Amino acid sequence: MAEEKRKRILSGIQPTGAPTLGNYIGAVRNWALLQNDYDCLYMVADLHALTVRQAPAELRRRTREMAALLLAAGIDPTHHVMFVQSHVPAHCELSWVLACNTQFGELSRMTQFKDKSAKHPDNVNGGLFTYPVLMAADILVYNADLVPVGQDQTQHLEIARDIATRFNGIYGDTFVLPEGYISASGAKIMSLAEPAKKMSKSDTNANGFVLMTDDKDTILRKFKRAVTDSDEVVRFDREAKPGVSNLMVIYSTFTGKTMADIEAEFAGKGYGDFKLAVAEATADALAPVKDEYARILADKSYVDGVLKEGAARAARLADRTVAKVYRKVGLLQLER
Ligand code: ATP
Ligand code: LTN
Repeated sequence: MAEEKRKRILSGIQPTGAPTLGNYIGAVRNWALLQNDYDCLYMVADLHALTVRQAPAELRRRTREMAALLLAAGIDPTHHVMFVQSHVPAHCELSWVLACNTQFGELSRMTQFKDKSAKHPDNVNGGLFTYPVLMAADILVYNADLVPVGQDQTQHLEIARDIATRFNGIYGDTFVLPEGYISASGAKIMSLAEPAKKMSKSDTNANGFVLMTDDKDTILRKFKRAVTDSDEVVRFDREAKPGVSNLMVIYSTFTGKTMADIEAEFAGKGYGDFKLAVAEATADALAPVKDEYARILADKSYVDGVLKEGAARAARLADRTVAKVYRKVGLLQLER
């Protein structure tokens, strides 16, 4: 019997800063795990990064660094496709057609647009506004079935589905409707310093995040300082005990233990022991990734070779969709 066709996954991460434990648990680690069951395309979303002003040399460096990190985290570029968004022109080509099928009103409702324009009032540019259209193009150009993202991206996924549904309605069946894929536990890792806020690489308080490249001493120090509460009981309760619960999620991710296991393990012990255990589990889990990252990044030609091959494979898939869409909307195509 023919093997059932595997579902296709696409996801992206912006090269806007040094990746954190939040990016790893919420996104990259799952990307690596999903490779066993799906055909995956993973990209560094450099075009999306341009919606916020970037220093050109830094953006170039970070794009290669992010690619190296994905490889270090276990993305397998031989069985799957890894590439840089700007290396595949079809994303922008499709984006224009989709933009002409997206309403001003629906883009105005996007919370990320509202947040980012409040954060950068001096640079509320057109790209920031049409960001979700480009993201829809990223997904639809590959007819991806599933899109693994953190909770913050669900609204962008909804609009991608809306755009696809509308296009299919007007021009006939063209796009697969993508589903979000949000891992339950690691969906949102919170700041270690302010557990009500998302752990974010752009945080001004460096104690709030753990970087993928932090060494063991730094990791131990950051967890030691992590904000908890004063009742010294390790118990999972996101509302009443956000700091402790966040540490429990991190510990559970790296040890596979359930919340009940963790509560039992630290019953009668203070937060000192608990924080140390979380820090050590994190440092142990990140150590091989960090070492691989350093090794891979030192081999620039290997990384660039992977990206070149990835772009060629991605473009073959994406160009077919663009040709189909151009034909459907009535753009004149000449015989080749
Ligand atoms: P910034 O810190 O600048 O706001 P970011 O860390 O959110 O950016 P992105 O490139 O926008 O980085 O996100 C990459 C992926 O990581 C997305 O799928 C996002 O949902 C996920 N992600 C980011 N931060 C977290 C977090 N704290 N917990 C879980 N997932 C996260
Ligand atoms: N918007 C996402 C990054 C991103 C993405 C995508 C994710 C760009 N294109 C396509 C999934 C699918 C972010 O900011 N995390």
